[in-house]
Amino acid sequence: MRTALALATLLIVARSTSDALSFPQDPRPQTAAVQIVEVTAERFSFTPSEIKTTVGTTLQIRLRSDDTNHGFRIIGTDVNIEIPKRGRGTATVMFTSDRVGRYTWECSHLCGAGHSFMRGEIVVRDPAAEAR
Ligand SMILES: [Cu+2]
Repeated sequence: MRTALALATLLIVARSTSDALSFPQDPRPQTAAVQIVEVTAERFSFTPSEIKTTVGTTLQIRLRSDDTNHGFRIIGTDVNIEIPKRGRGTATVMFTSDRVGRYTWECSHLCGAGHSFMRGEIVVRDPAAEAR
């Protein structure tokens, strides 16, 4: 549990300010789990381009490129990281949401003609609410 709480603290840094403020009131902080997803970027797509997760789950997104530099920005949050070019390692982003929704991400590093098509989506569900 101590580890989970430390992780939750780290997460607040990666979240937008308004979300971070509401985080301590989440009634389910004890259920925090980590979901690791590996995403590959290459001109001009992300694979996978959709990540399904649940409310309160910590997403650890490991990003690598199969060609040039790319970027990973989750719109509406302060997550924006550079993905190093092929062979130069992985960039890791932590993300969690305390509410149901869809978060679009996009490449934030101009990488060529199809740059603006490089998008993906995080889909956050709440199985507990759906079961009610
Ligand atoms: Cu790009």
